[in-house]
Amino acid sequence: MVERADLSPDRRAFYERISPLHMAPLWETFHDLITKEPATPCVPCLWNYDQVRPHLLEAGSLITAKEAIRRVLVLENPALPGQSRITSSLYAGLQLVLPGEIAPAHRHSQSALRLIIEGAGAYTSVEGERAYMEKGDFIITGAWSWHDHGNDTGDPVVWLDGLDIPIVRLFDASFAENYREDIYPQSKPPGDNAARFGSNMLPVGYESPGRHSPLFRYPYARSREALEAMRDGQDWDPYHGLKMEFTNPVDGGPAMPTISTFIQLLPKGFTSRPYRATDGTVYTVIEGSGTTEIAGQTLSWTANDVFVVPSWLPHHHRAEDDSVLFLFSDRGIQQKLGLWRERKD
Ligand code: 1HN
Repeated sequence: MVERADLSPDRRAFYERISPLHMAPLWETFHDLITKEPATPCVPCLWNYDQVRPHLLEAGSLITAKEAIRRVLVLENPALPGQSRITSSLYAGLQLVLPGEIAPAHRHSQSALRLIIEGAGAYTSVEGERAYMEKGDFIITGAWSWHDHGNDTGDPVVWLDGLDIPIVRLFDASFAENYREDIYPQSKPPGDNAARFGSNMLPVGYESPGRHSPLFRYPYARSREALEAMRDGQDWDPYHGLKMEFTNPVDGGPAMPTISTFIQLLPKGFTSRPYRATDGTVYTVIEGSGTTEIAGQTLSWTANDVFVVPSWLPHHHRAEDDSVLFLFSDRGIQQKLGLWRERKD
């Protein structure tokens, strides 16, 4: 119901008469629905890892990974509390797996990524193959892939989860299933997936069972080495420094149909030019430190911090040290739908 002081009594009475029929006047909401430019409800925000970490470890003493199913502290956009969204279309959280713990096997319609923040040697098992993970590694569990996590090391492991939960919810298309045991049976030796799909080759006659990349681990050592080699070319994009997209080797598209992922190197002292795009973007700082100014608000970041740049807000970065950022957004799905735009100011 439209609540407005300046509404004429006859219009107000009319709106009240049609409301029980589940109808409403478009002319009262038109300008909020069809905005001239994106008008995101989201706000910029930064989660400082040193501040967050003690709370995550405290969660470790309150509940086990098994009882929690996934022991995660959700990163909520401050403007959308209680909605499990970091942008309008994406979810993010920080997950803790303690030594000896298992997060039980399940699968769901939602696509997920992990970006390892702390700890080395824990694993995610994807469709029966373990991916052992180190800091900066980027792992995907595509839609409807069985996955469980385990930590046989002596130290806690923490990673950032990114999922397309709000997108799947928009379509009311969520399915999920628990495996009958905690651990999905191991059917392939570790490394099989990397050999098959991560060596610039594909098995002859390969047909992808899903829409996501068949490669499920993008090791940081390799992407970092590539960035370092390209750095020698000194070919810096004024808006992006050096920015690369992680791709699906089958079709060259994004690693997952709903979530695009990138890695960005900003050399010490680099200031990027003001830029905006319609994909609200979640950044994780893998290395380095710097600042990002977003529509007049400055966020200061250092290694392991997570921050969000909402859709269409002009922003630029300044790197205080050589910095490597991991980014995810809904760019690929927006491009498929013909919605994505960028502006270089
Ligand atoms: C999930 O399956 C994971 O597998 C993490 O680690 C976070 C949030 C909502 C729904 C499923 C995981 C999740 C999730």
